[in-house]
Formats: sequence, structure tokens, C-alpha cells
Amino acid sequence: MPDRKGAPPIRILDQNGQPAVSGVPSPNGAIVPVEVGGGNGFQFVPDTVNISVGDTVQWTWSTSGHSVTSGLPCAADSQYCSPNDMNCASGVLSNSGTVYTHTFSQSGSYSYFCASHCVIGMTGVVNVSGGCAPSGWSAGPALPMVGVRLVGVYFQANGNFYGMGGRSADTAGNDFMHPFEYNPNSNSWTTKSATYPDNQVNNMACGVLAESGTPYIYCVGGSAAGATTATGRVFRYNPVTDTISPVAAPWPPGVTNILPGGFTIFQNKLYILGGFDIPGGVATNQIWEFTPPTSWVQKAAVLPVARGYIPTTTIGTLIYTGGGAAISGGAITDATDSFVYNPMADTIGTIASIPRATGETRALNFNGRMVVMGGGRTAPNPSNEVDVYSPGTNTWAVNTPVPAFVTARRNFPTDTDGTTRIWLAGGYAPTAPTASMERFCAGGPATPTPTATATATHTPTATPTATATATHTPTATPTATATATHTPTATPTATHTPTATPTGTPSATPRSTPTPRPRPTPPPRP
Ligand SMILES: [Cu+2]
Repeated sequence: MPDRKGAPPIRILDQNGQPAVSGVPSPNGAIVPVEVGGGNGFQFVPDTVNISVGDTVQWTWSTSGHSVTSGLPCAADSQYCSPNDMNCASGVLSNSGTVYTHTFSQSGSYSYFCASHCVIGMTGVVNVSGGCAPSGWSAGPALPMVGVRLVGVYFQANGNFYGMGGRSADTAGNDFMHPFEYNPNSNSWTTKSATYPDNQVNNMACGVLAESGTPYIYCVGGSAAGATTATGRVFRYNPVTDTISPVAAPWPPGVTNILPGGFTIFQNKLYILGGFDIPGGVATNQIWEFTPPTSWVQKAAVLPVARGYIPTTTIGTLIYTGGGAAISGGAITDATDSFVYNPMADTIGTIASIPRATGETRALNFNGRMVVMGGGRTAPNPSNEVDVYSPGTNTWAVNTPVPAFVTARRNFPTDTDGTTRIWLAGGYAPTAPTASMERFCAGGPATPTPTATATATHTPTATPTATATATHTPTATPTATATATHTPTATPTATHTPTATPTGTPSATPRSTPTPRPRPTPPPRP
């Protein structure tokens, strides 16, 4: 927690010129100041703060016409907002001298923006760590039943982890019809009442998107147990009201029986990379973008190689992948190719390959690193290994800082709060569906790596220092040397194309399950 404890007490006046009453901090609560409209007048200063659970952020307006609005840029999710946490979607702007505080009681990475200036990059993030126990991996309660091919989604607005879709067995008729909810505070699972619109709920692409100020879990595509077809249909789930609603915007490839590949959220849009063309028995290379409420766009860029079930996550303004499934004649082989996609520039490049082949699992953004969770089906997979990619150095680490979990598995729901906690449950472990759950807690405060948020930050360092040096020499010719030093503005480039430094060591990491299993001969039903 750099800089915070040593900061001098701040004296701030509120909009009435009175000393501001600083929030109500929880027992260990520090108060962390952020200036609103500082820097070039359209920035939060600092734009990233790292705090502990129970701490309070105190935003103070130094210029007028700004808001603090929670949500991914630029879509309000109504978790908190200035001036009074009411009508967040309307984006009420406040003036110089305003003070707004919010106390963060759950770990996680909390994005916010100014409703007026989000589009020019006035965004911020509060990384909250700590508050969980025990440290490291520990067993959680089992899923209500054994399950595979669910999607794990952390829903920050209520702090719960959801298992969306999936099935209890690979034979027809075993698809789940209701979401599963895990509450970290009560440490228990609940089967929700809301019912899915159909039984094609395996291998969906899901993520949290806000629409008109309300966050939902959107789910796209999927297949049914025992089927060789897929769907493109989209629905959204409101976990607060426990309501599932149709979204009249099917994913176009799903209509032709393609399953979604890797998926992730960037700036309130859902991206799908690659997929599994079931009738063709091959993987696909397309990249699609969904903007709520109903807009699908196929991007011009394509994956350098076709892949399905790709571990995929967003870090800063870039989307990273690690491995994925190569598919031929319907048969799946784990791969190591890893990529970085720039959704703003619509360009794709190669990064260092993940140190072991995997697929049929997820990648998560944990403190600015890509964490690839076990997975894979090609022997000796499935695995319990955790591969950790650092964008800054284009390097991979194995089982550090997140160690391997206990039970090797694939096709399981997993997600993270981004700073402190990771949850996983179910999956094929290694071939039979399991119900077991594991949860990770980073003991003590984590140190989030600052993500390169390449939001066209226009830093107007207009300091043309005009140094006029007049040298007067006693001779008859006085020389006047005028030196004008113009410091050019640093323009941050959004295109971070890491050079592919192939790591020569494909890591012979000892696994907990070294026994090779017989491969099923027929191509697996997705
Ligand atoms: Cu603003």
C-alpha cells in the first residue's frame, strides 16, 4: 500500500465552505483522497488507488462539471455514484468543492468514470484487497450437484459468484435449468428460481454488462447435452431480482451451430474469440463484439490460428489469450499458442506461448496478470496448474503468485474479484463430473500491477520554457542567444504489441496426477 499511511491529514472544505465530514470509516478504515478534475482538468488524481477492505475513498472536486459514476467505461452500474448514490445512470455533475465518499467493504477492482468526460478518458479504478480467510486455496462447499461446462461469473454488485448453465452428465436430458449462486459471506450455494430459456446452456459465453444503469449477466450461445447442434441465442440474468430475460440479438455464428470460443469483457462490450464449428468438426478464427442492448459486429482481425475454448481475459485495454483447443475432425487437442488482441485498434499479435498446452478452461485478470486455470484434455491434462502471464515483461510464471489448486479439472466455472479471491467448482476431474469447490484468498494486501490504461490521456505539458540568455561581452559586439526549449507532450500509444519471445523451456512441471488416462475414441460431444 504505497504512500497511503504516510500521507498527511487532509483538510478539505465541502460545497458550503465547511470542513468536510470525512465518511464513516470502518474499524481499520483509512481515508484515501482522490482529486476530481485535477491534472489537465479532466482527470482523477490519482486515477488508480490501492486500498484495503474497509477503507474509504474521498473524492474532492477541484474543478466543476464532473461526476464519480461506478461502472466500466462508460456504462453506469449503479454500485455507487456522486453526489448521493442515487440515480447513478443519470450522471449528475457536481461543482468545485464537492466531496463524495464511498467505503469499500468487499475486495475487488472497482471501475468508475466521469459521466461527462468518460469519452475523453476521465476514468479511475479502486483496487480493494484483503478481507478474506483462510489464505491460499481451501475447500469450499460442493455445488448443489456435480456439474460440467458451467460458466463462472463474479457479480460485483452483490458480491456473489455464479455458475451459469452446464449439465450434470453428458447424456441428453441432464442440462441445468437454473443458475447456481455462491455467497462468499455465508460460504454456501443456492439454486436460484429463475429458469433458462432453453436447454442449450453448456459452453456458453457469459459476462457482466450494464444496460441503462443496471448490471446483468449476459450469456451467449451454447449447446445441449448429447446434441451436435448449437444456438446463438442471448439472454441476460439479473441476479438481484433473480430474473432471466431474452435478448433479441442472436450471435450470428451460433445460428450455424458454432459454439463460442474465448470470451471477455472490455469497456462494457463482450468479445468472443474463435469457436467450435460442431458440424464442420473444426475451430474458427473469427472475433465478434457485442454491445448491449443488441449490437453484434464481426471485427476485421482474426485469430492467427483457429481455436475453440480459449482461455481469454482483458488486462487494461488489451485482450490476452493463453492456449486453447485445436480441433480437427471433431477431435480436440490442447495448444500453447497465445495472443494479444487490441480491441480499439482491431489488431492482433502473438505473445510468448503458455508454458504448457491447455484449453477448455478460463483465463482471469488477477492484479493485472493473466492467470490460466488448469484445464486441458490431452494427457497429462487435465491439470491443476496455474500459469501466470505478466504483460509488462511478456513472460510466464508457473504456480506463482497463485499456486496450483488441488484437484485437476477442465470445463469448470471459475472467476475472480480481480485482486484477492478466486473461485472454482465442478468440471471433469479428470473425466467424471465433480461437485467439489476450491477457493483462493490472497493473504494480506496484494500489490496490483498498474495496468497500462491507454486511455488517450492528453497531458498538456505546455511548458515552452523560453530561456533567453543575453550574454554581454565587453567587446563591441553584444551577442543575444535566445534558446526556446519546448517540451513535447508524451502521447501514450494504445498499441502494446509485445514481441514474441519464445520461452525455450516448456516446463516439465510435476503434476499431482501423473497417471495418463485412456482417451475416448469418438469425438466428444460439446
Ligand atoms: Cu468530468
